[in-house]
Amino acid sequence: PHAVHLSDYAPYPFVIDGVELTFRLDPGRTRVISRIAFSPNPDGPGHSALQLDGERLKLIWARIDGAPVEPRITPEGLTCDVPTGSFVWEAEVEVDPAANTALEGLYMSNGMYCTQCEAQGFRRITYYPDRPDVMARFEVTIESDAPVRLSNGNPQEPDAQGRARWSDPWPKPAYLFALVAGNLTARSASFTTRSGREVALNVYVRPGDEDRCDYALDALIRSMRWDEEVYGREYDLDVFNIVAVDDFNMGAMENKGLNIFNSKYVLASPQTATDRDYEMIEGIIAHEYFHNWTGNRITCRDWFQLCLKEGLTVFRDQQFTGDMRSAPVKRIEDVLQLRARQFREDAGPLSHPVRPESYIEINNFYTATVYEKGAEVIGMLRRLVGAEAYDKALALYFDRHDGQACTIEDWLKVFEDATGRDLTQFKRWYTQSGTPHLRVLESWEDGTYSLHLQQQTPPTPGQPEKAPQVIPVAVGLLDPGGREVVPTRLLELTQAEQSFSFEGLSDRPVPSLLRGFSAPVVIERASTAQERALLLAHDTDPFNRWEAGRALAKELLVDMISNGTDPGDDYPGALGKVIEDEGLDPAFRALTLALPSEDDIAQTLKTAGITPDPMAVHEALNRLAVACARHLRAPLAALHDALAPNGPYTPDAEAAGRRSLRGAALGLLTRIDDGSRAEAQFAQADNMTEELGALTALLRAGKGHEQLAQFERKWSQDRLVMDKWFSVQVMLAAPREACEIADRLTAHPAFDWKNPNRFRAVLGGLAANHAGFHAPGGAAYALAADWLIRLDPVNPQTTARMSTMFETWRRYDADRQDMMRAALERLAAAPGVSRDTGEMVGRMLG
Ligand code: DPP
Ligand code: ZN
Repeated sequence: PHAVHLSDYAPYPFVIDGVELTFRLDPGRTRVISRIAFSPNPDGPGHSALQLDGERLKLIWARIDGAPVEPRITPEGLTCDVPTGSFVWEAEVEVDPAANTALEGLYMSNGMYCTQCEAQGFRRITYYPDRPDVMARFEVTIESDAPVRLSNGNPQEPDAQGRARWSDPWPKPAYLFALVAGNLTARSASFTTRSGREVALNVYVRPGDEDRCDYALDALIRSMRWDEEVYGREYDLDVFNIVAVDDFNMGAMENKGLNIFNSKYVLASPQTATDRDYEMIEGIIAHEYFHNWTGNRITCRDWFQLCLKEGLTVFRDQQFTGDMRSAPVKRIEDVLQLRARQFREDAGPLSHPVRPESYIEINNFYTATVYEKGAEVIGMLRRLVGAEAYDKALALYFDRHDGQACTIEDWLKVFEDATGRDLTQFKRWYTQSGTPHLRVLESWEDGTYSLHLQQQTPPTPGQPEKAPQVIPVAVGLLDPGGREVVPTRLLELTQAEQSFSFEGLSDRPVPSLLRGFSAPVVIERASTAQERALLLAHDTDPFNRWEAGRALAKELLVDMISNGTDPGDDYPGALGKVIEDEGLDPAFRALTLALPSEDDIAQTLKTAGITPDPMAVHEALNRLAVACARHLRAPLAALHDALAPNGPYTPDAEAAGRRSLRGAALGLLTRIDDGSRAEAQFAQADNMTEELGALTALLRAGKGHEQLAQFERKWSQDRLVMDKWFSVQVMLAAPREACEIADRLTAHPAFDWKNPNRFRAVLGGLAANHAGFHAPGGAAYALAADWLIRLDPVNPQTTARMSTMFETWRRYDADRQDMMRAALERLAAAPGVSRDTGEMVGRMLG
């Protein structure tokens, strides 16, 4: 397999004046007839042969301007000589949706036809220039008995033979094509845009699921309104359709006018979905909707520019959730995710720039770095230029580039033109990989406090040397009594080392650094527990208040692990003040009460030069949790009682926040009581948040086996809830039992391993159980590798994605490294290993 390089970009020789597609749907033999009008591209290289992408297609016939042709066919596509000037290409191909287990292109899920074309699935549907800079208008005809037949754009009257017809007036790249046909039922609503367009909204699901669509529909309406109000973006078709599919590799897909979703991000009822599920549904519905402008109307020139649409759209959905719920709570959750996924990626062999420069399989670059770090880069840009200038730049972006396929250079130029700022150095955030470390030294003299900042980014694959980046550091200062004496000020660090002074202070201040997590960096600063406690109690910046508590916990855990110290009373005491502060948002208190993850502690130890022992990390976290529970028993019990449900379930942020604090209290209490409190909650729960919360509290404490069996009996017919059942028991198993439980579950009759959600529930659950995955003996590594080897020929994309469970292999001791390397080598040597998995394993082995 060969690598594709950003530097090799060349425009396509042709433009497309129109595409007509006719589908004759049949499970084993679907016929696709295409008619594509080509003209020479005035910006292209001049006359050349026609090259079209195509994979796993059976060509039945092809014609140019009506005359039969015989193109040269390879496994990747075809080449055909064409006349100079304009011409029409027509072809008929046959595909086999029923045999398509990779879930790319046209495939079947529970008897329903659906498609996934991003990034390069369209080439499995017909011969076409499958690249995002070729944009065209599509007309689609669907022949099928299915009661519901959908494609992009606006519905047309059926044709004389009763075939469904769709017309999309907006030129789009092939990756945004979609088709759905099947026995589906819809929940509908309508939305009037601010210029008066009536839009029909439909959420299509399998019959029986229609009572679980209301929240998705409501989130869609709120997203449409928000994008009008905040970004001035209106919807541009007469219909907006969403379809829920059970078999889906990703979360969802923003196809023009026809979004296709993994059903777990659409379907929700209080009985079956947790608060977390509701929040994810809201965020993903918004994300895909927002792509209509950031991704669809303005798309990417090539796949190296993926962050152009993803970073910006993630940033937009984060803003939306912050507006709908609590902005500080959302920020904390996003930073938790960023550290858990992106910092982890950046610290290992898969580290790559937000805009990568080469790939073998583009599906492997739908990563935390492109998405989450990509969003952080936008957030930094907004902070640096200010909210008003950001709005001005975005207006210019939409105005200047509507209908185009763009690059990061285009994006930055818009900001330069709108603000007059030179962004040459800022661009390094897109080209340089790795997480910068920020060392902080301080001095204090004659009422002047100085911060000396040094930046340094560790080497990453292919990038041994790093240049200084533009790092926005938001800083406030507190006096020793906890009063804010300098409100937030934005320091712009542009050099390797730089100093900043604050004059006229009467006492040496305590700095609150990197407020709101103003840049995705790691801070290195010698700090005292007293300072942390002061910030936890008094900082005006909610993010840093939380961060101070987190830092306290991490330092304590590192000390407990390396020096065998006791947890002591200081940390639980500081937590107590926060959880009892009725003036604080319950969701914020819940986040403060949560301990860092084992994976996070392992990474923290590694950064400090200590090889993490997963069993010791697990044991220390348990000890700290028990110490907190003992110290806070009375207030936790009071919280759990006081926050008991006082009415029917509602999914709003306020009610969810109360439940999350109640759940955090229960989790700690169940570690030290006989389990009766959690058992009672489990028995009484009328919603999934409380039911699953009680079950997980019990499992984490090594209890709850009877409840687990009850849960299975109650929910055996519900596929999404059963995914939870499969995952929690593996994820929360005791370290030495996790592998055996996972192994046993793979033999369960409901373990449908070809369904990505179910596969992830068990094998992803095992990888998420840090101590269980790394338990002595390496049995979990072997089990995971066995299953990845089995899945790879069936579904390369999901296999490659899940192989990242091994990305941290160099973190651990020699024994574990040997076993993990052996698992990776076994994967690499599997006969016919896919391009997807081959690339990932190759990069991980380095
Ligand atoms: N473009 C999709 C999304 O991120 C992923 N295929 O929404
Ligand atoms: Zn996206």
